[in-house]
Amino acid sequence: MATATTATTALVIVPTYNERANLPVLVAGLMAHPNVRVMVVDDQSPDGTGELADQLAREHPGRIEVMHRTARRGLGRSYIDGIKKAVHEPVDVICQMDADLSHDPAHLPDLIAATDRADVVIGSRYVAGGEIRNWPMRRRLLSRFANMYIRSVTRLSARDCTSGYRCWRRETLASLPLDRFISDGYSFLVEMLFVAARRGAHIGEVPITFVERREGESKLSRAVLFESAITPWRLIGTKGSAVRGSR
Ligand SMILES: Nc1nc2c(ncn2[C@@H]2O[C@H](COP(=O)(O)OP(=O)(O)OP(=O)(O)O)[C@@H](O)[C@H]2O)c(=O)[nH]1
Ligand SMILES: [Mg+2]
Repeated sequence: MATATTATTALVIVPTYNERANLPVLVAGLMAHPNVRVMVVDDQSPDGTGELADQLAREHPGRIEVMHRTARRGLGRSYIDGIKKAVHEPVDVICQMDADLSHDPAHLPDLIAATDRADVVIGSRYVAGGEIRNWPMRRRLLSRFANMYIRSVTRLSARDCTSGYRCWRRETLASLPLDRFISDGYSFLVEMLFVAARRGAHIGEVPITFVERREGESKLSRAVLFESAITPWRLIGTKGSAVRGSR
């Protein structure tokens, strides 16, 4: 709904590691939306993405902030630090988004608007209207298999559990026990969703067209894949997860 989109304030957390070529394009796309702010969480990118983000913040006063992390590098860790700060900001929704232009800022109003009907909204490749561009068959199969695997082990109902493009109602995100989260990488995204669902959050999905990165390098490693295979089983087990416990 257009009215909800314009009235709703959003803070988009964007973790970055060596995204110098992509960040200015992403920021330009996001700044086109009124009521949208950005928090870049940079892990001391060797290519100078952090300094570039500082420059962008100066160009858009009050709309962009930059967190320069110095602790151990990691996507999940970056999100945890970013979210802990973001939940104290006076915004209605908090979004997660990759910097590599796989996630088109043009979809953001759809995601934000759908928080009217859900506590967390996934930008989904696997609902009607969703699409993937420029992925080789091998990568498509891996992602499809990962989602089937995750859904059958965890019983999560979402079609795209590994999408990193999401919008959360701020209170829903604030209620997650982030300090008890264990995983990093893709698994962190699955863990967030699983814990939120167990706590009664309603998950919505809106279609996106996902476009493979053109600039920079993927950080998908063997360690990340291994973790992804283990995590669903850990989540449904009784020990050590953030699932149990009170808010
Ligand atoms: N702060 C931070 N950001 C990271 C780290 N690793 C990846 N990122 C960012 O997380 C987002 C997703 O990373 P990608 O390398 O695109 O990983 P991916 O999307 O899983 O892999 P591809 O599909 O191959 O692109 C991008 O914005 C990266 O810059 C990290 O260790 N720290
Ligand atoms: Mg990517």
